[in-house]
Amino acid sequence: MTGDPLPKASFWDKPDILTQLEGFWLVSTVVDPATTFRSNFNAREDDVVLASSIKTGTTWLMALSHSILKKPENGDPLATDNPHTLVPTVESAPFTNTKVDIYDASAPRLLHTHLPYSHLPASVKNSTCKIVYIARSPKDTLISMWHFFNAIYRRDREPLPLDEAVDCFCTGVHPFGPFSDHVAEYWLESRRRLEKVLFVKYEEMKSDAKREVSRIAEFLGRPLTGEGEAEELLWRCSLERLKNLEVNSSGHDSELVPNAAYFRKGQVGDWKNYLTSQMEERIHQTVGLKLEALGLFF
Ligand code: PAP
Repeated sequence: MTGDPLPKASFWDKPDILTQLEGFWLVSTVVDPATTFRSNFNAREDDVVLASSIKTGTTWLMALSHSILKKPENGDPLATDNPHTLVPTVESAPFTNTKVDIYDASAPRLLHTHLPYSHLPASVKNSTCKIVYIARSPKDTLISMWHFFNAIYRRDREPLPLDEAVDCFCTGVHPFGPFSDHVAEYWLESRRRLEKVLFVKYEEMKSDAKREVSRIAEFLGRPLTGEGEAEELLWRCSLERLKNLEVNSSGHDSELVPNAAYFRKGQVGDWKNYLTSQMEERIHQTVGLKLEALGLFF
């Protein structure tokens, strides 16, 4: 890359672990794979790209979409593979155990990215390939993020003080942050092109799972055949089931991330167990109000 070096920042005590690229903070190691993806990926019209900021329900969306699109004929792939192995995250694929080659266009692909909409390859934006984005309430996302990074970066140490995590979240200096800009980009595109981008909320998945999963299946061109199919799909992809599978309690997605770190409580409103009213107010003032201005309420 030429020109001035890209800005760097620390996160969870790790110096320079983040690099800023066109308005968003990426983990420095994914900058190269992300730029390669943007310049080299040729989307097929029938590819499906799942997208999310971190800790907003990615793993659940991966499991559901994989089960909808690749109906298990010889057993259930989720029984032996973590959803992240079955559905690669394009920018971190070089560092994980996924067996999927994201550049092999011999068949329709199901991929995932944490990249913001503005960083996607032109072929993804301009083809008819579909995008499903999952969003979650900022406060629960932050708490989920806090648990996740403590589990991987501070395994044998005390957790990062929560107010430091709140600070990262509110200033937007965290992987794929700022959160509100990430959500806003996909939300606005989903309003502009209803047939192209489906915007799903974690909270609505929890409160009316059958309706939401039917909406996803319909959008992906594989409508469910009835209540029974929706129920079976939801059981197959449930947190309770996935969390207790051997592959997820003992396997690893990468050297750094144990599969178990992707599964915790999955509760709406867990933030109430952690955030002080001052923290809550700060998140509301910095992130919440920006989302509300777009008509997004969590
Ligand atoms: P990622 O961005 O690193 O891939 P992601 O899957 O988006 O993580 O987020 C993990 C959250 O989704 C966890 O939430 P919690 O910390 O509040 O508990 C995790 O428990 C939840 N989750 C994972 N799998 C499922 C599932 N099958 N159903 C519902 N929630 C799930």
